[in-house]
Amino acid sequence: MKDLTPNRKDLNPIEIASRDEIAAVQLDRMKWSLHHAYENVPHYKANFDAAGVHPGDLNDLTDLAKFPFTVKQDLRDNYPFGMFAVPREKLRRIHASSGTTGQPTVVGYSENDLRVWGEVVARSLRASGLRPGDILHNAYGYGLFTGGLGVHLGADALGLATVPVSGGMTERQVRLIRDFKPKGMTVTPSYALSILDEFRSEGLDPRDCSLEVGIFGAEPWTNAMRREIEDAFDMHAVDIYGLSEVMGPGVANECVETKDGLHIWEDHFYPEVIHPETGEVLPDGEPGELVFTSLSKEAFPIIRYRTRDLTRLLPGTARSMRRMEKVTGRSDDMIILRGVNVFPTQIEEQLITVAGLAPHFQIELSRPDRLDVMTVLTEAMEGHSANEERVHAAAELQGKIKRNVGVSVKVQIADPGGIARSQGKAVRIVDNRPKD
Ligand code: DLL
Repeated sequence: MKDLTPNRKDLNPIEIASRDEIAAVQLDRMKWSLHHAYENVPHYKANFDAAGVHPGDLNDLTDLAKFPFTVKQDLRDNYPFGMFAVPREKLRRIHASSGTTGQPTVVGYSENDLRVWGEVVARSLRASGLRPGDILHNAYGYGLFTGGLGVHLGADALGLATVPVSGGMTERQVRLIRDFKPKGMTVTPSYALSILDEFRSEGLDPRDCSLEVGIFGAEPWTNAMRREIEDAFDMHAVDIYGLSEVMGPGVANECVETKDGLHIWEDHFYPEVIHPETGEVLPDGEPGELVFTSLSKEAFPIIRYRTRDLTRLLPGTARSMRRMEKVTGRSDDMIILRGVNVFPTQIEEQLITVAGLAPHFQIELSRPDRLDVMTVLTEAMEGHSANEERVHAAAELQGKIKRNVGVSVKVQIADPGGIARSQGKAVRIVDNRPKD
């Protein structure tokens, strides 16, 4: 793999500013953001008043802990535009998350918000090793989802030539990669695996393609998967994080030279990690739920938003901004199986180490008697589907999950191609337990 470390002189100076400088910018902006939300969004005024706090009570960054949290339900209750802080004519973009159930959540951007979004995504793409003039194959979905258009904004801001291919039509993805020879690819890790399969099924070696870096996010993925993808494509694989409620992609990104967690662009998004049950703010280094406060957003300020994503905060390395560890999962996706907490990422980690099994999987939950049963559905790799080999691989995976994750599961191995492929975010959990 090539050394893609960006030139330090090309970074935005704030990325490598002193901690004092960063904190000073954060405090100024946080004061502004709290006032802006309080004065322009009835929900924040009502919530701050009910909690007995006023934006004027913030004297230092830790005072933020006095302010109430915002949760997804608040956005749903204010559907569609109730959380917006600018008049309609100042809006330049509206995105929405489909949401699996109920109301979608709607977010809005002013002209300046779009500029900031472009800047943070440009930083992310540069941290990933891309430079002006490079070609980017952008396979995140274009549309209401923030992935495609968000990455596109940042690619424009950085000066890349973007191929706005969006998700789907996997054969065409492979063809365009071969013909246009992009240096970078932005895509969900699960869809990257579908693209990888397509290369192989056409008898092509993905290591021969032009890609030097893949920038993967929008769903959890593991370091084990990183090694798998890096090896398959002979390219770097870095992690990009974000969520619509806070901005979209580009809230945090790994640096290609270190790949040691994602630097949060803290001059625009202030992170806290809290205890998921008590709501108490935890010191850096301790795992918990990530919470974000926007520091510069005009159209849709967000104060102490509970992301449900589990991670911990770490000091800066390649940049002075703090890092978040790779997200292990969402608290919503945590399966409690006979008292043991299990995340799909833990299953992924084990699966990847078993020879003969493809990295595609789903977890099915059922309750045949009164006990919950977890079945890992995965598939044999091409050329490894003989019955004996499958039985052996299933036993090996079962044993590894038992030893390393601590739960007994069933394993079912389908034929190659037997697990539904994702074209965006993968659906990892299929819950067939009776609803009571
Ligand atoms: O997924 C934004 C995005 C697009 C990020 C493209 C990165 C790349 P939402 O659809 O609102 O926005 O979903 C946000 O996806 O709360 C996490 O649970 C999950 N997620 C996003 N990035 C990562 C990541 C976009 N790198 C939700 N690792 C978040 C783990 C991630 N989970």
